[in-house]
Amino acid sequence: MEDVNVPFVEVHYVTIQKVGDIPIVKGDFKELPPQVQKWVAQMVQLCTPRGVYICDGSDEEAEMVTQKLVERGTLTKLTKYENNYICWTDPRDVARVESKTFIVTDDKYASVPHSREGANCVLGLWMSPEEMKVQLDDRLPGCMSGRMMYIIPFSMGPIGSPLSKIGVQVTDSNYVLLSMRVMTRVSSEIWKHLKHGEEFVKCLHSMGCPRPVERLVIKHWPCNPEKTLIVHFPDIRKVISYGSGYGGNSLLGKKCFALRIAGRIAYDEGWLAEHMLIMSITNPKGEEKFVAAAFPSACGKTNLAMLTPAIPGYTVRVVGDDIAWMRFDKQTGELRAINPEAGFFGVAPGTNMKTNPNAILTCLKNSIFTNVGETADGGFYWEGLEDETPPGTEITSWTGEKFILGEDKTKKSSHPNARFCCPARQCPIIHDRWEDPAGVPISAIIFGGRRPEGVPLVIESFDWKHGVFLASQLKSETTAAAEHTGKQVMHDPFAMRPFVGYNFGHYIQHWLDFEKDPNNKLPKIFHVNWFRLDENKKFLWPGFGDNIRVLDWIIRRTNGEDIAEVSPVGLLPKKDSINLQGLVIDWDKLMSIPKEYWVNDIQETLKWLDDQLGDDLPKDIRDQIEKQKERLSQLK
Ligand code: TSX
Ligand code: MN
Repeated sequence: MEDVNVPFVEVHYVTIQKVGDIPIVKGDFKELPPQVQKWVAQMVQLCTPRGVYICDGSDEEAEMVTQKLVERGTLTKLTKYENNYICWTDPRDVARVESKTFIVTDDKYASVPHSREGANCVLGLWMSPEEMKVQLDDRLPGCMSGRMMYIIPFSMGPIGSPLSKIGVQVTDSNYVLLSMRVMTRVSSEIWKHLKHGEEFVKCLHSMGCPRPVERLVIKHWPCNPEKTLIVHFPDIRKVISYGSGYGGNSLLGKKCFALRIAGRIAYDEGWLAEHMLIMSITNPKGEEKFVAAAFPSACGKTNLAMLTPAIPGYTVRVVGDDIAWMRFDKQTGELRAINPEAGFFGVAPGTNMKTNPNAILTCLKNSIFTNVGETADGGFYWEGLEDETPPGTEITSWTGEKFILGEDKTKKSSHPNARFCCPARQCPIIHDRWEDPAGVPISAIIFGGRRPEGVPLVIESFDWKHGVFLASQLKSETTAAAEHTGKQVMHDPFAMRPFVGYNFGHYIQHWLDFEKDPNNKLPKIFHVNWFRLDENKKFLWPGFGDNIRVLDWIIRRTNGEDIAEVSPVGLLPKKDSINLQGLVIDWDKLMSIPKEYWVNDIQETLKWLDDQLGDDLPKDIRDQIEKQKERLSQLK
């Protein structure tokens, strides 16, 4: 028998519980609601761990698990701070793997749209239950042999809120357990709520590296990259993730549950699970409004959520930086939103005291850093912290290479997808109501993309249908997956392209349908672009704290101020209606609508949407495209 890591006090009268012949080393199995007991027992039989540890979310539990990870070498304490740890992964396990992420339903077209013949569908991958069974039968039996199975009860959203949902994650990774404690609400209190008949989302995760290990374990990070598979069963509210310990692949509460599974529940129940930040803006008059905003990756969504306004008198508060669950209130018709998460799992490189001081201040304690560099004095380091770290500091990179800061500019300390994982409650500008069980009322929905060319700073939609169309044609510049292709503007409708758990055409129609209930107070929809370049590739807009000027205009529009004028692509700010005091801006360049660009763009958008969605593309969107073409034809 290997080390039993929890001392059993009073063993002489405690009967050691077992599931089959596998011992429960911590917790009381009888405390689990019957439906959880049944599923956990099945998972124990399937995965055959050496023991079962039922988590309670306590600090002692975290300390014990942290200690184990430090002893094993997976975590290193960052001595410069209080309770901060750094972790370096196997270099093959550093990001979400879209090509290995599947949705399983009996009917293929419940999961993915009817893409045109020859078009490569990038709006989700489907596999049949029969085929997936073969794949899972090859992976799951015995996958936790020799390892501990942790049972993690968690709530997405404040425990007990009518807007929250409960999950149970079973995992053999204690790194995942520690991260789940930051990103979700882990507590044995969950069991009491489930007893009242609530359904729960079943989340099974394994690193796919049973003991004795057959492969080389690199960096004390067990994983199985060849066989990685992330599978969603939206019909039965279940996720199975195998082979990866990284972020979105393994912290199943986040993308898998809060977006893909919850998105499908939301479709069934008439609400929305979106890839959006939630923030409030208070103007100098003391009026506060909440907005939700969706951006594809590399647009600075977390930076916007925690904005430090560049003009005095404004206050920003953050409710969430990644996911919003929203529903129209049956009584008042307001759109109310909660952040289902409890932490921030943000891209570290680029984050510093200039771009996002509040993020830095949030992760000075109780945080986990993955694939960043470490300074010789036990601090974190990543690209972007050059000006805040003394030159001459010795850095150990995420691959274990040592270098002196400032000496060799080609040396990289961090993986580009390196992350901080920190508790939201520690954020200096966290909103008082960030855990309000009733959610916060959303006045505007903002979509944005990184568009170097053609797209003005801000566009307001003409109406709801036009807003849904703006979201459907969302695009952003990204470093393409294939390294040699460089930067490309890619489609990412609603910033949800990799995250919708059902047919994307049905998803767009679901958005359109909210207009049909006259009780719904539909928020105004906007599109923003902080990233337009001039002919010398210089940014036309300063961005960051100055974005408050755009947010202020958006909020004044929600108050009905007459500060917008019609253009072929939407409503634009009237000249001088955005406060530009103290800035030197080439307004005409920033706001121009180049006809040739937009004519090509709408053609390309129609082709892409038609290829991807085929007959599942809602008719309202086709109509919007035709209307836009018509308006553009009248442009000089
Ligand atoms: O996060 C960004 N935001 C949103 C902030 C609230 N970034 C960083 C993007 C990578 C994640 C931005 N980068 C933003 C922005 O608004 N804008 C830009 C582009 C930009 C970069 C540097 C400058 C200006 C614009 N510097 C100067 O003008 C000196
Ligand atoms: Mn995200």
